Amino acid sequence: MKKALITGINGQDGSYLSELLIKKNYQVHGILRRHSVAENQDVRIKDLDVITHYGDLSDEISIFKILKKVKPDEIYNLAAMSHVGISNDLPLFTLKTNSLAVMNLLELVKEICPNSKLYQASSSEMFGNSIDKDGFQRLTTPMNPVSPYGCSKVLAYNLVKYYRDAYKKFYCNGILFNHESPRRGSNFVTNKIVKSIVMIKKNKLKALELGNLDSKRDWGHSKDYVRAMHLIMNHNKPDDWIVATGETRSIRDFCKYAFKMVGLNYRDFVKQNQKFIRPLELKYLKGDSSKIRNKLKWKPKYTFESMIEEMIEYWMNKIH
Ligand code: F7E
Repeated sequence: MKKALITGINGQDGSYLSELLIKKNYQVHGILRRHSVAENQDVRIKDLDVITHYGDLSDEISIFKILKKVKPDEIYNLAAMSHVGISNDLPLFTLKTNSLAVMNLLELVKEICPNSKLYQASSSEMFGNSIDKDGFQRLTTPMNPVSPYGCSKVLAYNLVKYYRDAYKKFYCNGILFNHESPRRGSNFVTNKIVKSIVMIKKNKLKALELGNLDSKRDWGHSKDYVRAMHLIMNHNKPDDWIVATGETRSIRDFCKYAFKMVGLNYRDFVKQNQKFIRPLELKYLKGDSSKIRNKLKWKPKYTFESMIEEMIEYWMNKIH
C-alpha cells in the first residue's frame, strides 16, 4: 500500500485529492493546523478514511516529527496562504508559509525520507501579466508576479527545481491555473459570486459587492486538477507541468452566466467596492496545457458551465 502525505489536506484540493488517493488504495496521511474553531479544522475531510497529524508548515519541529513517523512515498505540498488579495495584508506571513517553509520541507524530506517524491502546488499567479504572443502562458513564459503571493510561489517553484536537479530527486511543480468547486473558500471570487446569488434568490441578500469585473481567468474544476497531480507524481520522470483548460472568461462573464442560471440579471445586483480592488491586478490568464494532455493523457471533464451549475446546486441545497 502506497503512503501519501498531504499538507493542506483540509483545503479544497486536499480533500478531493484524498478522495482520489483513497480510491486508488493509498494510505492517506494529512497535516492539520490547529484552528481555534475546532469544527473548522477538518470540515472538508471529517468523513474520509485519512490519518491526520497536527502540524504546521512553519513549525519545523512538527514537520520533522511527521516525516519521521509517516515516511511517505508521495508528498503533496498543497498548504499555503493561498489568497492573492490578502497576501498584500500579510506579506511576510505569505513568504514564510509559501516559500521559506518549502525550503525547510525540501531539506527535511531530503534528509529524512530521501526516496519520497514531492509535488509542489505552483500557481499561474507566478506569471503576473506576462503573456506569450499567441495569448497563452506556458513553462517558458517569463515569470513577473504582481502580488506577494505570486512572488512567494516563484521562489518555491525555483527551490523545487533546484533540489530536483542538484540532488537528483523526484520533485515536481504543477503550475495550476485557477480551479474551483463547491468546496472553494467563499472569499475567492467564484464561490463568493455563487453563494451570494443563491442568497439573493432566497431573499437573504440585496446586492453583491465585487472588485475588478474585467480581469480574466482560465478556470477549471479542482476535481479534474487533482487527477493531474496524481498523474504528475506517477510519470516516469520528475518534471514541471501546466494544468489549465485553455479557456478564458472574465469575472463579468462568470457573473452573467451564474445569475442567468437562476433567472436574474447580474446588472441589477452587482456593485463595485473599492475594498476588493488589488494594488496590482493580474489581468489575463490562459494556460497552454498541451504537454500534460499529450504526455500524460490528462484532460478536464468539467466545462465552465457544468462547474458553475454544480456550485449553484450545492449552495441551493445548503442555504435555507
Ligand atoms: O480572484 C477578482 C480578483 O481571489 C480572481 C488562488 O487559488 O488562483 C487563485 O487566485 C479574480 C481576481 O483568485 C473580487 O481581483 C473581483 O482578478 O478568486 P480569486 P486569484 O487571485 O486568481 C491562483 C491560480 C492561485 O494560485 C491562488 O491561490 O477575481 N475579483 N472581485 C475578486 N476576487 C476576490 N477574491 N473577491 C472579490 O470580491
